Amino acid sequence: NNNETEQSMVDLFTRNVHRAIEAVRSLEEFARNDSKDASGFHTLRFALYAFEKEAIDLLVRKNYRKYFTNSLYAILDPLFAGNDLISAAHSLIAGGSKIVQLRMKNAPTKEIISIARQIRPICERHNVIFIINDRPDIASCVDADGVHLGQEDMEVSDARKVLGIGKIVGVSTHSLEQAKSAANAHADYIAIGPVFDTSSKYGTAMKGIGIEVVKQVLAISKVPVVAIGGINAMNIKMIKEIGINSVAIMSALYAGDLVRNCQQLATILSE
Ligand code: TZP
Ligand code: MG
Repeated sequence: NNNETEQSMVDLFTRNVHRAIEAVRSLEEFARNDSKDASGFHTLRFALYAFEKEAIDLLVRKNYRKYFTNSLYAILDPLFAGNDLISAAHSLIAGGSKIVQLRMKNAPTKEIISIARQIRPICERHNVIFIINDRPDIASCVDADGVHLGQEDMEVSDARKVLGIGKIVGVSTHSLEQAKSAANAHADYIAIGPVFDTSSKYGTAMKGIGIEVVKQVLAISKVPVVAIGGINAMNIKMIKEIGINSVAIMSALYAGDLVRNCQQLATILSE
């Protein structure tokens, strides 16, 4: 099992980095007790923490931030994509989506797992990030790249317990306050929206929170920020211009030709 091998590699790596950190901590304390300058050890210790984080991003998280750079984050939901989710996944990827999120709110768990297992290798083959909506357990089962959590879903820390090290945990937020909480909880990316009015969220109309809030979230976030909600070919330039990292889109992808819509939106984002 790939996932298990990867986890034990990560465990071995982190255990050894932590040993190095402890060793440096001892030297730091030793120097201090001896009234020597310990600042070099202190700096080294924090460099090791940063190294650990970076190495995990590089080794097991595919250096995920690069996928969240001027990229199209496509939401794959049977409500819009219809029944052939596999062929829709192929189209999203052919159209240049860098991230695909599977969102099957009302489907039985068995069915979600079955579809997710089929999409997993397609994303892998095309170097696309695969995210599961709502369900860390399913993301873990199918070895997806990560999970997307809403405000009513599992906490980031709990999702990490389910998923282990090396998976992406993103959070949906609807205000600056929620975005700050997601940042404090160490989410790997923060989705903010609905930016514009949309009826795609619960099937009921939702008012957009506006572009100013998105700018504020961008200003406070150290992790990628994904704009979501009511974004289409008409307004996507506005979003790109404020320097957003990635744009998540659902309904605007599925009206007409799926591949062409993705191409059009992905091209604007990458320009
Ligand atoms: N969260 C905030 S808006 C939204 C979600 C899941 C729906 C996005 O869909 P659309 O059709 O691109 O507005
Ligand atoms: Mg959710």
